[in-house]
Amino acid sequence: EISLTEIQMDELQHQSAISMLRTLKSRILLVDDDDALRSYLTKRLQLDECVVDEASNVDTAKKLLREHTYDLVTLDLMMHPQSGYELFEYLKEDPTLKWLPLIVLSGRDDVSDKVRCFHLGADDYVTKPFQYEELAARIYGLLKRTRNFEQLAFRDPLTGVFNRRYFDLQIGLELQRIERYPAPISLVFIDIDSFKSVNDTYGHHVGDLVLQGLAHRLQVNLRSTDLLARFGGEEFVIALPNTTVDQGMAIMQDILDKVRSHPVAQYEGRTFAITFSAGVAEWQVGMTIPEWVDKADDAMYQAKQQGKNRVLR
Ligand code: GH3
Ligand code: MG
Ligand code: MG
Ligand code: MG
Repeated sequence: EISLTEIQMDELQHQSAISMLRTLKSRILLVDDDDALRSYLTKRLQLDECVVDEASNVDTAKKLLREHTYDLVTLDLMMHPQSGYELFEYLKEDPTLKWLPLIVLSGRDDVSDKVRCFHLGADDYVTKPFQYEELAARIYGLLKRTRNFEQLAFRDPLTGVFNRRYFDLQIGLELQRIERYPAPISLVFIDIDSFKSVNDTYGHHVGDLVLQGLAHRLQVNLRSTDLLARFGGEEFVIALPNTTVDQGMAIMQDILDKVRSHPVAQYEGRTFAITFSAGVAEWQVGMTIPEWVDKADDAMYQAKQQGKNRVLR
């Protein structure tokens, strides 16, 4: 049994100074019906610079999972009225939640529970009572592995921006959010102008440098909530939350002005400037994601038709 009152705050400070967990700045959901355990864990995790939410039952956990994005969940099995297994099913049936790192934190120390949990997709199983340091180290290891996996699965290796797989996943979540909390959202489709001639004239390596340079230039000119992804060869897409088509046009016009007035790459003493064509489309109620992407793509195509180096809607 963990006695909270016995733990002094400065002792906690000292102990957690050695924790690697604090380097990850994660958001964690604790699902457990033991109030004392939850508040103990919350205190310790906060000292490790985690953002922590607590749920004492399955329904509260479901509500929090709909409202926030977590890096990891710890789940107690023995809870009332619904057991932890009910949340397990809920998580694993939801395509947006089934990959969420999950550690079972249970008082049950029998093999059948452990086996069942791992078969259901738990990433780890820790029995109570436990040492905080061990749990923190396990959380750290799991988050690191998850981040490495996400880096491989969701990033474009050439430019470092998100890939299409991540974009598709994330845009679905974004639209789910908008159904609950309506807000405008716009999509931008970008295609580099005459990019083939860069490759043909200066070589594929210079083409690669230009792609990297443009991706970087786009990224630094966007807000942290905007989602930039490489869609295909020399095509990028951007989702702009809380942005109408008029605002999206203004943002992209500004970015195009910046891109074309400064070289995006340099190689062997030469500098390389480019232009792009872009189409902007605001999402409308009832529109599917492919329809939305096509609308932005069509506007981009019109920009090409009208002479490239411009943004249309
Ligand atoms: P437009 O202005 O009409 O878009 O003409 P474009 O030359 O940009 O378009 P096109 O579709 O004819 O050529 C796209 C080129 O992009 C062809 C392909 O070799 C190049 N490309 C695609 N992916 C990469 C990549 O990863 N690296 C490099 N260097 N080139 C790439
Ligand atoms: Mg319990
Ligand atoms: Mg193209
Ligand atoms: Mg092109």
